[in-house]
Order: sequence, then structure tokens, then C-alpha cells
Amino acid sequence: MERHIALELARITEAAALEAACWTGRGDKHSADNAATVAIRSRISSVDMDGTVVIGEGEMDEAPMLYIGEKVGNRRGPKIDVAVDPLEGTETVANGLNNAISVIAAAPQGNLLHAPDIYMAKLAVGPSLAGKLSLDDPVEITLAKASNILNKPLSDMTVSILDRERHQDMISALREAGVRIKLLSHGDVMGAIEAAVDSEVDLYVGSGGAPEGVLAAAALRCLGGEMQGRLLPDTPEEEKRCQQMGLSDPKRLLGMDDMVGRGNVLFVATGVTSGDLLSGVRYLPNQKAETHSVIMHSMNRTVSYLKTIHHLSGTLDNLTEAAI
Ligand code: VTB
Repeated sequence: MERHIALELARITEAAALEAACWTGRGDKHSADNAATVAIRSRISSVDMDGTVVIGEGEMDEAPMLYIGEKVGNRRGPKIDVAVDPLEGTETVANGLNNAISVIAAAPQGNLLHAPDIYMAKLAVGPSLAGKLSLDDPVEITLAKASNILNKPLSDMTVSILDRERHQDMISALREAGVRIKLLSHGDVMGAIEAAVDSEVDLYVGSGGAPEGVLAAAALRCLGGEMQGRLLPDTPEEEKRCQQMGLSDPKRLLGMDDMVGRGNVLFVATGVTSGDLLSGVRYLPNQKAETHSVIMHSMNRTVSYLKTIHHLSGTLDNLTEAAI
């Protein structure tokens, strides 16, 4: 895929981040999400691609914009699958917390898994552990193997996991094993990515949204890491939905090829509120704002960071960009 598509997509996540960040701490996750979605939808049609949303805001009948199957781009470029989460961390923004991003991943048509909006059990690792662990192992075994491969005592390892009631047993097992734990309030796309960049996190475990799993897998492909996943349909309806989306055996273990295929993948994200990898939107004097984005390509395994100063006009409730 063309490099300029990645840059154009980053401009779009920047715009979404600027719009969403206006809602920081204002207790209104719907408005924050809507602002980001409108920003992306209104700009993505100009991108030189013949794109189809495979992960977006929902089904056509429930999402007016960026619904699954929606055609995006100006149809003049390559045929591309687009996975988009205009605001990953709606509650995070609403509560003024860290680690919200606007994110888009793309790959040649047919490469990205059409993941239903249900939970997925996940294991994400960086290059040193890629291909060496199994989501099927109990977490204690996974830790022991990882500690051995990394040549690090368990007490020097850090594992990140969403802070959820459903993870209580796993968190107890992690504590028992003596590793450090990074509990995430939300945002397991970044949580998984952190396992594959130079950070203190060695592993990401636990269950989170399946769409977020595919987004993270796209980034991990670019970083040489690995994501393993298993969908967790809870009801016969959810199981049927998986099947309708092309997964004849919804509970089978999903590897990187299942989630992001083998084609060239790109991943762009812009920080809305600050996280460990990306700073959030910073409002500057004189109607300016600064955004921080990451652009990753799987082909050359490049990871670029983009800092942009935007000139803004309008009030914070009705933000419009004069120029980006
Ligand atoms: C995660 C996380 C999201 O949902 O996927 C999580 O990345 C999973 O759902 O930011 P639960 O909140 O029910 O655990 C979010 O927290 C919100 O979409």
C-alpha cells in the first residue's frame, strides 16, 4: 500500500483526536465518540483508495457512519480493508483519563478479520516472544516460558491486563507468580501494542473487544510482535453472528494470519488523551493545538512518530481546523 495513504489517514486521525479531545472530562462519551466519527467520516472520502470498512462503528442498521461494509475513499486507489475506531476509549475521554486514541488500520482487501463486537481472549507479545507462547497455556505456564526466553526473573517482568471483574482469577495468578501488573482502565489496543515496543510491558493478557484485537494485531504485525486471539461468543446469537461474519468455527484459536492476513498492513493512531506511547492533544496559545501520532508499516517494519501543530479556529464546542 502507498505511503501517502498512511499519511492521509494520519491526518484524519489527527482531526478526529482534535475533535474528541474537546470533550475531555465532560462526562459525555457519546458526544466525544460522535465528534471523532464525524471528523473521520467527513474526511476519509478524499483518500486515494477503494476502501471498505470491515471494522467500524457497527452494522449498517445501527451505525449511520463508518458502518461495516461502508465504502470509503475516492475509489481511485487500491482495494483496501479498513478497520477504524474513531475513539478507542470513549469513557476515558469522558472521564478525563489517560490513553485514548483515534485509530485506523488498513490492509489489502480480504486481509483483515471481520471481527464481531464481542469479547476476545488475547495474548500479545513483542518480537522476542513472537511464535513462542500459546494462548492455550495457563497464564502461569506462559509466564514461566516468557521468563525463560527473556532470561528475566518473574519479578522483573510486567504484564498488562484490563482491570475487570472477569479477570480476577488471572490477576490473582499474576500476583501469585510475582510479576508486576499494569492494570488498564480501558484501551487495550495500546495495552497490547505496549508489549511490542520498548516499554516495561512484556505481555498483554486477558479479554477485551474483538475489534480492538484486530486493530492491535495490525500494529503488532508492523512491530514484529504477535497477537493470538480466541473469540468468546457468549450466546447462540453471538455465535451465529461470528458465523455470519465468515468464522465457521468461532472458537478456534486465531493467529496473526487469521487477523491481519499476509499482505502489507498499515496502522495509524493519534493520541487524544496522553498515554505512555503517544501524548494527547495539547492546546496551545493563539488558537493552536499539537497532536502526536504514530504511523506503522508492516512492509519495512517502519514506525514513524508525527508531531503536528494545528491552527484552529472556532470555539471548543465547535472546533474547526483552519489548516492541518
Ligand atoms: C477494551 C478496551 C476498550 O472496551 O476492548 C474494552 O480496549 C473491552 O470491553 O477501550 P469492557 O470494557 O466491557 O471490558 C473498552 O474499554 C471500551 O470500548
